[in-house]
Amino acid sequence: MRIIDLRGKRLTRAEMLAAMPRAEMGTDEATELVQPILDDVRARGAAALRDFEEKFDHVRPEHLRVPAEAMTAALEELDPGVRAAIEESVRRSRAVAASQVPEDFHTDLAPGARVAERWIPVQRVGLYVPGGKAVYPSSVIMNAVPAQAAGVESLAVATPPKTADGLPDKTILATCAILGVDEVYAVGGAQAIAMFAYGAKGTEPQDGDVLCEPVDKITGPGNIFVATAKRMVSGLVGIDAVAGPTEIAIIADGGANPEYLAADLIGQAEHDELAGSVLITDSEQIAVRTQESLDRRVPRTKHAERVATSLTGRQSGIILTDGLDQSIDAANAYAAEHLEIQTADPDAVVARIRNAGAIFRGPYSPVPLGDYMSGSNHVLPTSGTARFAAGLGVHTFMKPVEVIEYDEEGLKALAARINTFAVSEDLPAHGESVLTRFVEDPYDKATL
Ligand code: HSO
Ligand code: ZN
Repeated sequence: MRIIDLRGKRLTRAEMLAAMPRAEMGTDEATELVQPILDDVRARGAAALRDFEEKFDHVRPEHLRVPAEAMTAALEELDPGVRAAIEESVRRSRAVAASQVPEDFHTDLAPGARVAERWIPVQRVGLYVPGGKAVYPSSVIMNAVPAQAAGVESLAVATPPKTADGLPDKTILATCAILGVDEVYAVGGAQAIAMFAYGAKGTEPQDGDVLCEPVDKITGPGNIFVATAKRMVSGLVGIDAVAGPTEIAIIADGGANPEYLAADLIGQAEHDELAGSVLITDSEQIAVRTQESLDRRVPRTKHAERVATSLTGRQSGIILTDGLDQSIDAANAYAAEHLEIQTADPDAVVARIRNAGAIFRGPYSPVPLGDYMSGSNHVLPTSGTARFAAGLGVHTFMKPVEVIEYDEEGLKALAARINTFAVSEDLPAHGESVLTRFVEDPYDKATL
């Protein structure tokens, strides 16, 4: 891995941000490719979806909506060990999600003057589950569980077809069945995002008149085309985030275990050639020993080539710092999707982290624990967006709506002031709307 040596440097905020190892993401080209896909699905519904599946996923699904029998069969065929792992993951995720559900509250400001806050679930959500280099039934759990806990009425999943008969991966189907999600589409890529955003009319008898109703919000990670499509439909529908390649940063001090560090960096690099793996340490010895461990481990792991490409890419590196303070500054500037803390006093470091998608505290909270079954969510903000965005949770699927509850007494006490404010904005009808409730002739200011 390349070394980024910050020791002894006093960097400005801009310099610190620029020093962070991150790949440039070109999205213009993707936008050009995605626009016609969105337009075509909007115009031709299921017929366009079939054409794009044939073109991009090399199969023309007869049933774009996965039939109920295929869901049941997938569950029956599921390996019992995998089923037990999925169920453990669901159980822990549900427990955390249940405690995330926000409570309605209200504020009493004066007699007859109350503002209440109601948390209302989004009605219909589309969950995208990527295909790509690996299959991610775990992502189904991470999306569906908080949506269900939020009280979302209608949940649809889209994921690319994987088998010769045009069905998605069986474990994904089985996971949907375990979660009670029965609306699943064998549709991937930008076309899936178009289907969710616009809905899609049916064009074959098995589709029905409407293949898919439009959703209110689309969540879930995906490749550059999925991310670009989500960006392009956002505004028409809500989206969770525009996800970039996955990334890990680890803050380690001299007492960290280099074998754990190397293994955790490799684990993240396994996802993608573009995945970012960043070690931030004030110990030169740890840097050297971690690199030695990587050299031993990388050739032995299954996806060695992909891992090596990712670790040697410009988005990965070892950041050498002159102390824990600078390590923390670097971590906050990098704003990692996943941040591991491997230091003598991890709580002291956690307390000073401002920017991270999720924080993995101490040697026994590695990222894959969170990927699969810690109970936390693994759909997290990438590419530095953790500076302002949060990972998926129950809050992603709910909207706080304020309810204004004033009675006659409460409004009367404010009527003159509201009128004054309205007149000052040259919006006198605003004032008249309030005054009309209390005076004979609101247009006659003399009655005030
Ligand atoms: N690390 C990925 C999630 C994942 N890992 C799914 C394995 N399966 C992004 O947070
Ligand atoms: Zn992972």
